Amino acid sequence: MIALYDYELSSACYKVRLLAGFLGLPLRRLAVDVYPGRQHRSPEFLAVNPLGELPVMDDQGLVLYEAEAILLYLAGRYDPSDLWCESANPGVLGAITQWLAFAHRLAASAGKARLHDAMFIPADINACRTEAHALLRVMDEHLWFGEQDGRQWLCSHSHPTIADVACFPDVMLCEEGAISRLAYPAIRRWTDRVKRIPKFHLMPGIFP
Ligand SMILES: N[C@@H](CCC(=O)N[C@@H](CS)C(=O)NCC(=O)O)C(=O)O
Repeated sequence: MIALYDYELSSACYKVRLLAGFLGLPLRRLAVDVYPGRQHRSPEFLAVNPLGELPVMDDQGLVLYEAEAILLYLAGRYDPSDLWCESANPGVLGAITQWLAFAHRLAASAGKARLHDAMFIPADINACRTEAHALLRVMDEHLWFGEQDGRQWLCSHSHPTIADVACFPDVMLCEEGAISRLAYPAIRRWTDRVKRIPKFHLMPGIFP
């Protein structure tokens, strides 16, 4: 079974749990106490990921860290339909990669603001919130124009991809970092669509 070094409250770990759920993949979850335990800085964990970050996946000896890399691997390896990462369609694959990078920026702004407020992680909180709003505006426009064109998802008209999975958690949790989604109606409609994907499940802080 695929092992996931996991922290329940981590938005990055939730990305992996969410996709594994959509794909029907069972996970052996190895809990790491990030806060307050700081187990991710222990010598044992640094031997698994020298960056000292979660999530880390171990699939029969293939070890990967960085949530977006794990999403790409799981979709490429375990989704026979190829719909989640469209590896055979360079145009969509390029767009997915672009939005995976966007998800990384969301984590570094909205996600960081949440960690600052909830777990006392030092951050330039005003810069995080300003950057998060700039990103949410870009995303809202992209989704709004997509809706006019019949596109329901970030990268595809008809079905979600790993880009939607990668962006969803930090968008949903941003209010824990005092970043309101009120001004982004297309994002709110998109989050409702994500929640209706079959086998969707929640994490603490995300509500039905
Ligand atoms: N770039 C990593 C970052 C993930 C991340 O921020 N993980 C958090 C989980 S709470 C973490 O490990 N934080 C501990 C730290 O940075 O000290 C990814 O996207 O997977």
